[in-house]
Formats: sequence, structure tokens, C-alpha cells
Amino acid sequence: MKNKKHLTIIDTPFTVDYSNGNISSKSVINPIKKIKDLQNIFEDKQAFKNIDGDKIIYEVQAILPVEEGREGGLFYGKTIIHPGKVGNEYFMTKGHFHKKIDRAEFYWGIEGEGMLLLMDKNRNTWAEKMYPGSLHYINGYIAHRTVNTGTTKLSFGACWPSDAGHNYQEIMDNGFSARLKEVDGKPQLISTQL
Ligand code: S6P
Ligand code: ZN
Repeated sequence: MKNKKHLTIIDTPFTVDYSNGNISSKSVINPIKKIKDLQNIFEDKQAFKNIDGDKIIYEVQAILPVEEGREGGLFYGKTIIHPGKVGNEYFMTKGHFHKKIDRAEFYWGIEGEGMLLLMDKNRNTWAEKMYPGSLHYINGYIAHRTVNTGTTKLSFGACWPSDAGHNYQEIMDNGFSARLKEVDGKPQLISTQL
């Protein structure tokens, strides 16, 4: 049987505003992470307690055209990290390995400046600078976390396989082996290994 779309011109299902990366579609999901959702992520516990738990640290817009976990599809998203610090550590995402650990991902910078923290299975951590137009290939087996090192919001796009999933536990338990802190007014990667 012929596909109903045969010989028809249909409405574009998704659009992206290239000035800020905003996605429009009927089916955008919009998870928000507040300070109270980020327990044990930042190092300075006292500074963490002094911030209002309802303060929004980052927001995601994503379109999931197929169900999560299905092999073969792709997901598309935009993340906004607001500027700020907990003590001298910049606002950042929770960070994760993919549940299917070999799954890769692309990130690209849209607005603001920041860093993409990357860590391999042997806990070697390094960072790539993010800025409008930066493009980042995140290989499978690599944990990834993004950090806003600027004074305005950091926005970046992402595209990842629909069966990648997220393993947050590994990072919740052991963190990354380095943190991005402001030292003498500049971002610096500081090892957490003793
Ligand atoms: C998904 C992709 C991003 C992040 C988002 C928030 O694989 O890497 O959409 O989910 O940047 O970060 P996190 O670590 O809280 O998922
Ligand atoms: Zn990911």
C-alpha cells in the first residue's frame, strides 16, 4: 500500500530559530534543573546551601521523534545553562555516560561561552572550549558535562541516538576527576584526585 504522504507537500514538523537555537514543534519536552535537583554535584556544600533551592541552573528543550530506547532513531535538543557559581565552581550540568556506553553524540555552541568537560573510563578528564559555532564530537565511552564559564547564558545544541540513554549514577557516585573553577578570574581545571 502507498504511504499517505506519497506526492503531498506537508508542513515542516520542526523549526529552529538560528538566533538562539530555540526549537519549535508540537512535541518539545522541557526538563528544568533547579539547585535543589543538583545535590552532591558541586563541591562547596556551604555555598550550595546558601543558594535558593528554586533557582534554575539549566533547562533543556528536546524533540524525541521516536520512543526513548528504540534503536535507529535520533534525538535533538538545546540546553541553556544560566551564568553563576557555587562558591568558585561554575554552574554546570549533572553530566553522564550514555547507558549504552558506546553511543556517541554531537554538541555545538550557540550562545555564550563555556567548556565541555570530557572524561574517559580511566578517569582522564579534559575540556573543550564552547562558543557560538564550536562543534564537538563526543565519542562513545566518554562522560560529558557542560559548564558555563561566562557571564551570560550558555546555549548549545545536541544530537544523540535514541537508544543511548543516560547513566547518571556513575557521575553521582564518583564525579569527574576534575572541576572547573574560577581561579584569579579565569576558568581552570582543578584535579579532584588526591
Ligand atoms: C543528552 C545530551 C544533553 C543533556 C543536557 C543536560 O544525551 O547530552 O541533552 O542531557 O545537556 O545534561 P545532563 O547531564 O543533565 O543530561
Ligand atoms: Zn549525552
